[in-house]
Amino acid sequence: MNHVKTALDLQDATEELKTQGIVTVEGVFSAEEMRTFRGLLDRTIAEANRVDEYKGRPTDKLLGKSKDTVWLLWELYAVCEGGLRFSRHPAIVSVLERTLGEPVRHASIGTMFDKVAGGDAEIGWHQDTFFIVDPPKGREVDLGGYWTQFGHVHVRPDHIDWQEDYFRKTIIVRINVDPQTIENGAMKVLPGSYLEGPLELAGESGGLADYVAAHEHEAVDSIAGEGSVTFYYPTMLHSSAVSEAPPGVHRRAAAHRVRAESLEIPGWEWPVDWPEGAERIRPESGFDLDPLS
Ligand SMILES: O=C(O)CCC(=O)C(=O)O
Repeated sequence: MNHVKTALDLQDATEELKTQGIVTVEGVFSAEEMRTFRGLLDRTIAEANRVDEYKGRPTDKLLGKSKDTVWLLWELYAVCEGGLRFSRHPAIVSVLERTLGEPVRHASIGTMFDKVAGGDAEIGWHQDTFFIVDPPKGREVDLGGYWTQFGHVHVRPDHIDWQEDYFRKTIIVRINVDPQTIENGAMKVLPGSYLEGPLELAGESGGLADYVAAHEHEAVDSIAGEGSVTFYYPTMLHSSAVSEAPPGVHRRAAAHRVRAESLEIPGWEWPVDWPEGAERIRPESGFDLDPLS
């Protein structure tokens, strides 16, 4: 297993993240804590599944289905009551602040991925090279060329004047609620890819398809234990296969993006309709393993 640290190695984890673009810290959450989080996620999905609109969001947009399984829950931390505190574990906040060198805020509300046995959910190689933003107040923006979701705009690198590597100021946090195994469709990464920057800015040759063709043999399975946390940069190419696990097996992971507090995307504003996302992220106490206590 590559890129794995124990929960107390936070300085080491930071160094590994900065130099390798990805690190998994094992043992951040206890089995009991993950049982609680799993229960909150399952309850959210069950409640949303019973109605057409859940907490102000249309259920058919909030849940992603694959055969008769639910494998995606968008806007995770806004709709899963009690879930947000897990994303504020002191070990998580510490790795983020050490890596980015300043306080951090949300760059996404979060998404739960669950490769459920019997589903056919599969995700091809991609980078998460977009920012979820709003048009500036009072300025008319033609949103025709953009993907919008839940009232926000997904701005991609080729939409803006790309002056610096915004993706080195943004980190994806993935809480591995269930064990992530090859059998249940663990995420795979192409380790060196995060250094390439957004591949959509590469010219005709040298884009994503060429990079994958040249490097797919280097793919690493992000195998991870229950209660571990994986951190990686959004330009890390990642994918995941269908779960081949026996019936009843879930592979829940809760992922959200965090940005350096000072990061601005010129011409756009960070959303403020989810107040927690607009505030500085502060560590919460009361976890079984608390490196700050
Ligand atoms: O967990 C997975 O299956 C893949 C996650 C993913 O593609 C993403 O976070 O963008």
